[in-house]
Amino acid sequence: MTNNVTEIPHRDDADLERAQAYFDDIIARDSRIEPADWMPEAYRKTLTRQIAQHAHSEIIGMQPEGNWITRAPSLKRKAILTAKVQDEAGHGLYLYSAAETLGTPRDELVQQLLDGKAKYSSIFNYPARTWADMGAIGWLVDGAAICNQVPLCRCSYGPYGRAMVRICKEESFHQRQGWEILYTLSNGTPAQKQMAQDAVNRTYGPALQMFGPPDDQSPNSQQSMAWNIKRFSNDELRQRFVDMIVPQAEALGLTLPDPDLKWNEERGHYDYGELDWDEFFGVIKGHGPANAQRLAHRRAAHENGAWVREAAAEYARKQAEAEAQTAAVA
Ligand code: FAQ
Repeated sequence: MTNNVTEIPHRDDADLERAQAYFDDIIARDSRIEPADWMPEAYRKTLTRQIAQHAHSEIIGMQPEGNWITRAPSLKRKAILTAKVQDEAGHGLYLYSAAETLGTPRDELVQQLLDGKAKYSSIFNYPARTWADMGAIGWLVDGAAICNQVPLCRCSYGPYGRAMVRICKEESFHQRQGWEILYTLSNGTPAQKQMAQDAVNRTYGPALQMFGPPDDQSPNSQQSMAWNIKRFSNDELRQRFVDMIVPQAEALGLTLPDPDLKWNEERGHYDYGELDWDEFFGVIKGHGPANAQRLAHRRAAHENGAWVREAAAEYARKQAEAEAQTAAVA
C-alpha cells in the first residue's frame, strides 16, 4: 500500500495539527509513510535508531561466519558460506539506504557504530568456535531473524518495509543451509553429532535474546507497535520462535538446552525457562565475550577501505566538474 502524499509544510500550530492528523490517519488506515511525508520527530528518531541498529547488525554479523570461510570443510560449503556472508553485506547496504531516507547520512550512522555509541544485535558478540556453529547460526540466528523480520515487511515506513521483503527471502535460504549443516553433522559420526549439539547449546539462549528484553523491560515496544513499526511484542515473537524450533530440533535429532521446555496444553504453546537477562544487558553494554574484537575488526576494515571512499569521492568530483564544463560550453 502506498500513498501519493506530498509533504505538508507546517508554518504554524494549525498546520502542525493538520500534519499530525494526516500522519495519524495514515497509521490508522494501516497505510504507509514515505520519506517526503511529514512525520513526528519521535517517529523519525525511533526508526533511524532501529534501522541503523539493524544495518550495523548485518555488517558486524558477517564476522562470526566470515571467520570460517577459509576453514569450510569442502568447496561446496565454502561457496555457500561466501554467498551467505555477501548477502548479509547486501542487507546492511539496503538498510543504511533506508535509514538515510530519514535524513541522517550513512557516514554519520557508521561513525556512531565505530565510536561504540550505536548498538547492534547482542548475538554477534559470541565467538563461533567450530564448524557446527555455522549450522547453529544459520538455523537459530537466521531463524530468529526471519521470525522477527517477516512482520517488519508490513512496517508503516515504506523504505524499511520494502527492504525487508528481499532480506527475508534471503534469510530463508540462510536458515535452510544452517539446518542442513546441522542435519548432516547430526547424522554423521558420534563426534560430529556432539559438535552439532554443543553448537546448539551455545547458540540457543543468545538466539532467544535477539528478540530483545522481556516486554516489561522494553521501553520502545509500545510506541513502536502503536506506530505500526513493530507488529508484535518481543515476548510474542520469542514465543513464536520457540514453538517453531522445538519440532525442528526433534527432526534434527538434537535437544534444546532448556530443562523447563515443555508443551503447555492450556496455552497452546511451549513453556520455556527464564533466560539470563543479566548476561544480555551486559552484552548490549559492550561486555560480551567478543564485543571488543568485533568493533576492533570493523574499525580496521573501515580504515583499510578509506582509499576506496576517497577514490569514489574523487571520481564523483571529476564527473561533476566535467558535467559543469560541458554545461558551460553548451
Ligand atoms: N541486541 O525497547 P526495546 C540478523 C536494545 S539481524 C542489542 O525492546 P526495540 C541477520 C534496543 O535496540 C539481527 N540490542 O527495543 C543476520 C533498545 O536500544 P536503545 C538484528 C538490543 O527496538 C544473521 C534497548 O535494547 N535484527 O540477525 C537487542 O523496540 C546471521 C531496549 O529494547 C534487527 O535489528 C539485542 N538483541 O526492539 C546477520 C531487527 N534487543 O533504545 C548475520 C530489527 C534490544 O537503548 C548473520 N529490530 N536491544 O537504543 C527490531 O526488531 C527491534 O529493534 C528489536 C528491539 C526487537 C531488536
